[in-house]
Amino acid sequence: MSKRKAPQESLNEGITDFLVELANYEKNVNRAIHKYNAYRKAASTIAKYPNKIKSGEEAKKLDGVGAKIAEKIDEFLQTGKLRKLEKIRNDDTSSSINFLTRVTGIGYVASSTSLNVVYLDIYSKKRIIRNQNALNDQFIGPLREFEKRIPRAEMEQMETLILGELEKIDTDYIGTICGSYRRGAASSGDIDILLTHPNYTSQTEKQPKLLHAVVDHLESIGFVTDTLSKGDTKFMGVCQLQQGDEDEEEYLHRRIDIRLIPKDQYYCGVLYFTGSDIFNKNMRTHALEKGFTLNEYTIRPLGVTGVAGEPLLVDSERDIFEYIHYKYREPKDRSE
Ligand code: DCT
Ligand code: MG
Repeated sequence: MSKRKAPQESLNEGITDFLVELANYEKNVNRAIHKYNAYRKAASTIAKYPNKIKSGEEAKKLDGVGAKIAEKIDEFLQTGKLRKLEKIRNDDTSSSINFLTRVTGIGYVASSTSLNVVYLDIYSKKRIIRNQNALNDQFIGPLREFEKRIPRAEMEQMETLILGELEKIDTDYIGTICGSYRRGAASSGDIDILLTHPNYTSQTEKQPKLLHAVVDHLESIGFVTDTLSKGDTKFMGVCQLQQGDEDEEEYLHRRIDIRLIPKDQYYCGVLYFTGSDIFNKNMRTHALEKGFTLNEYTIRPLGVTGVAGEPLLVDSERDIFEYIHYKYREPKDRSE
């Protein structure tokens, strides 16, 4: 991101370096763009200054160098370091964020400063990690694991485990592992679980407990290992199967999403999250041609004016195909 400095500009390199580091910290960790700009501006004027700076007082005469930066320059000149920077470097969260920002090239991260959110942000953007040799395993280890696809046999094991645990919590839960797994793929990128319960419909109150009970339980048995985000209806996190016995290799960490969906919207959800994305697009187009609007929640007839009516009753995926006179396709035949 930062340009390489011209070699002749090294007179005050110690100072400009720490200013740039502070600037990046303000931008990437605090998202304080004004502070970022202030540090950058000071760094840029100082880089052009033809003499070696001997004091904060001297620096303060330059454009963009205020009292606070002058103080830092004094501290740096006197002690050779900056306490503020040492603290930042020692702070796990900010150093992780700065580090990840650097290696992934992502400008800045989500508003929360939790490292988990950094993973999330990176994965939701499906950004590719560049600069592999600069990676630090401590931070990038889990990120690399997420890039590996999940073999079908492991998906099957996780399905058995998850559905078995659901049954233990409340036999009325209905759960479906969607995504490429449901389409029969040999490997999957992540685990997409849809969850519903007969007590929960679009007409009832929200019932976050129905989702949280499942997440908490999966956590208590050690399957869910991390939370990236947890809302009323959607959990995004990380899971890992326990290794069978000592001789076996450990399972990798996997990305898992669990969505709680009102019962009356469940099959539109299952259809949508089974995909593929191309199949969904084609099916939606077909629905429109037949005068219906279809999304992950509902199917609704379009009136003559193009206004969508009330959602139609749906009790299976087949119902949706039938409304729009689309020949039913098994999940394995839904690649496009
Ligand atoms: N989906 C969609 N349109 C998108 C993204 C997703 O319709 N732009 C739907 C279809 C698939 C489902 O959501 C889950 O998304 P992914 O997990 O990204 O896809 P996948 O088919 O499960 O593939 P992968 O094996 O890589 O997880
Ligand atoms: Mg998937």
